[in-house]
This record gives sequence, structure tokens and C-alpha cells, in this order.
Amino acid sequence: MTTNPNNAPVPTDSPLRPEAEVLAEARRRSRRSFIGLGLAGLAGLGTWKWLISQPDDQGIPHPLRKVLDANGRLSQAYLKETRLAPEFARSRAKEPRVNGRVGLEEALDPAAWRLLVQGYGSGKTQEFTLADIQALPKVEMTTELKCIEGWSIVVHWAGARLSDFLAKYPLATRSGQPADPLNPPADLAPYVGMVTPNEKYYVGLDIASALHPQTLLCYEMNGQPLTAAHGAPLRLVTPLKYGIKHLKRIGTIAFADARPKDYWAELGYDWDSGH
Ligand SMILES: Nc1nc2c(c(=O)[nH]1)N[C@H]1C(S)=C(S)[C@@H](COP(=O)(O)O)O[C@H]1N2
Ligand SMILES: [Mo]
Repeated sequence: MTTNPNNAPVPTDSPLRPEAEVLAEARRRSRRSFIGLGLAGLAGLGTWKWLISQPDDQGIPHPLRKVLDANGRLSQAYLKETRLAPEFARSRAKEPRVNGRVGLEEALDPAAWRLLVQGYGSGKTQEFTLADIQALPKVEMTTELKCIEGWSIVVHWAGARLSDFLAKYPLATRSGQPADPLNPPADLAPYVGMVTPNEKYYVGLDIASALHPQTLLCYEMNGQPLTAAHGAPLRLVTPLKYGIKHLKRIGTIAFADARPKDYWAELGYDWDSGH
């Protein structure tokens, strides 16, 4: 591919790795994390001994193959994600480069901005102001922003947990029950999609990733309100996933039964894009 919508122009200090190579690595990484998740879940059910006694299928114990095939469904079944992205001393935080401006083409008036959330049950759209998000418990974390291009940077973020938002405003369930990540109701939406106000950049997340304690609706970066280029007034930060999922300038959040469309997945990257 010769075009690079993620980051044009390509900075000379950071050679862009060929996409095929990045893609292959992303696939290897995601396969590894599926295995980890599958083992954790099955061991929890006490089936580990049974599992390893089963005949191999291409070098992988037979039931594990099924786990790999069912990875998406499996991750939804285990909302208790025990893995956390590493956190760092705040003094290590740096200003990230601006990377990716798709969906940020027009100027935006922060006072006029509203977060639109389409309820899973009702299908109706509810509006929120930035003050509504800032009224939720403020969570700060210093985590690594990793880009699929091969660079990463430590950033201090502040915002509200998406899980706190969805506990207070129960828009992710058909019944209107709060979305509790530790005891999720059966009618919880399996997927979340987010798009910029102009709908040019969009990401999809499985609900387990959306309710993960480090998945934040962020309004501050390194102690300052987000700048327009970094996604003001509100962006997604989800440090177990690559930067491509960290949608800047959230316009609408909606819930879905199938994987929502995802900008970089359409260009061939791994839909989950975890690391
Ligand atoms: N709206 C929008 N959000 C986006 C992108 C984009 O092109 N448009 N690029 C993503 C990518 S690839 C990365 S690495 C991060 C970079 O965030 P930063 O610009 O704050 O460093 O934003 C992500 N969010
Ligand atoms: Mo990126």
C-alpha cells in the first residue's frame, strides 16, 4: 500500500514498518492473547486436566482449537478481565505526537458538542454534555499508547470509566439494568461502536473491553484539557489495545449484536487489535 491515512506525512524519525509485517505481528499477538484468555477461563471451570488429555489437532489440543475459533464469543463470556495494562510513574509521561486526523477535518465548537448515545434496548438517542461526563468519578492513569506503526509513548490520562458511565446511564442493556462488569446482566449488548461526529473514523469494541477498568472516556491528557488534535472534547483510551482503537473526538456511541464497523479492520488490521 502506498497511502497511509493513519499518519500522513510519515515522520522521518520513525520509519513506518511495512503493513504486511505489522499485520502479521498483530495476528500473532492476538492469537497468543486468545490462548491466554481461553486457558484462564477453562482452568477456572476445572477442565484443564481434561483438556490436556484430549488428542491434538495440528499441535493444539482439540478443545483448545475450538476455543481459538470461538475467541470473540469466549471473551464476551468472561467479563472479569484480570489483566491490566502496566501503569507508569507520572513523571514518565510525554506529549504524544498527533497521529491520525481522520474525522477531525472540521473545526468543532466544544460548547455545542454533545455525546450522543443510542440505547441498546430503546434504540433512542440520548444526549450528554462534557459536564455530565466530568460529573462521573475522575480516573487518572499513566499508561502506554502503542501504535501499530511500532512506536509507543507513556501518557497521563484523565477521564471517566466507560463502565461508570454505563452503570449510571444503563443504555447498554435491553432491560435498562445497569451494566455491572463484575456481574453483567444477560441482556448486555455484546459490542459497542463509536464514531466521530462526521462519521469518518469509527471503531468497534467487544463489551468486555468496553467495560474494562482502564477503558476511559478521556477529557485530559498530561494534566491539560485535550487539544483538538488529540481528540477534544472527549476521546477513548483503552490501553490493552493499539492506538487505532483510541478514537479521538467521540460523536456517537451505539451498541450492537455483531461487530460494529471499524476503520482499520476494514483496511486489513486485526479487529480486536489487542496487545
Ligand atoms: N478520530 C480519529 N481518532 C484516532 C485516529 C484517527 O485517525 N482519527 N488515529 C488513531 C491512531 S492510529 C492513534 S496511534 C491514536 C494517536 O493518538 P494521538 O494523536 O493523541 O497521539 O489516535 C487514534 N485515534
Ligand atoms: Mo496508530
